[in-house]
Amino acid sequence: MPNSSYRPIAPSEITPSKIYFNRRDVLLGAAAMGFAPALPNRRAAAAPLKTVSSKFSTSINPTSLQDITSYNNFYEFGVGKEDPAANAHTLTTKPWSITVDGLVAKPQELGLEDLLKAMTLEDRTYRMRCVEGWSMVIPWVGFPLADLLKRVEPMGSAKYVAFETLVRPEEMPGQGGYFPVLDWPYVEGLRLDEATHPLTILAVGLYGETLPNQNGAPIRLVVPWKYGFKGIKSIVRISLVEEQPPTSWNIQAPGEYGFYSNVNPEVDHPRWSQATERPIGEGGGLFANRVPTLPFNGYADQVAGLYAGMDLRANF
Ligand SMILES: Nc1nc2c(c(=O)[nH]1)N[C@H]1C(S)=C(S)[C@@H](COP(=O)(O)O)O[C@H]1N2
Ligand SMILES: [Mo]
Repeated sequence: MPNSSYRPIAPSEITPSKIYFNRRDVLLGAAAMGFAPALPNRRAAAAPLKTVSSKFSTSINPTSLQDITSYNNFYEFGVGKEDPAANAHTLTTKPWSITVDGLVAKPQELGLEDLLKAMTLEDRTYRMRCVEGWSMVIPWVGFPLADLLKRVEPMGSAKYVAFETLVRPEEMPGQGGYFPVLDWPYVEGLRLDEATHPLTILAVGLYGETLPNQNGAPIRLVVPWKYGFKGIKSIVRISLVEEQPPTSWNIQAPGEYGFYSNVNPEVDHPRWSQATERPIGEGGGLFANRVPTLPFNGYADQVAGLYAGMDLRANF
């Protein structure tokens, strides 16, 4: 369990996101002053992204870049929270392409660079809640998934969207070995109305720069009202389908992880309560500073209507 209080304070931790402009200038300035900043482990070269602001951002102060990039879940690089930061630098993210296929009029294989040129990138600071009980506030850069789906023209028969992560054991050590923890590829899914909801984005960056590998480079899903595991990383395929698609954690433990996985303080995980959460990076160690978890992770006003009439205990 990393304890951020032992690290020196990084410039990212003392700079509010609104005036957080060019991290490299800040770091160079700090180096010139003889102050050695705490850089995240093995961070691949990040590139600044051109963004616009979004009315969907929360105004809560974001978690530090250091914490966002050093406390991760990405089982392709190991099961420990510190494994992705230590190991994900082995992943080659250029060139990268995404296949969008299935029940669409215009199936496509899209090069990432071309896709980014066609999309307006937004700063979207979201609350994020992991099913294990911790939370962060992450200043994502991304675009609505709906904008991409529009381009491929889903057919009337498409009811769900299925997502797939890269399989490349040479670069993803967690995919090799004798006891695979999950069936690869990691897969996820959303109902079509969830996928086209304006809060659902594909993220390609955070803190104004390209995504660090450990956070799902070069492109990952972000659905802020659902538990973190729905946010599938390093996506290579998006398919429009008629039936509810399989999802990795549901395959692994169907009694513990459902297809919907909406954040819900009233429905406990079979092995622990979901009523509270531990914001990462606020000091105080493992048991301090737990705060109440909100229905739909605080996004109920925008998304509760998607589930009107559904039994959220049965559809967990
Ligand atoms: N391909 C893939 N995507 C994944 C995971 C994973 O192991 N593999 N872990 C999930 C889990 S459990 C969480 S909480 C989030 C963590 O995202 P972050 O490390 O950017 O905070 O990624 C999700 N996406
Ligand atoms: Mo998670």
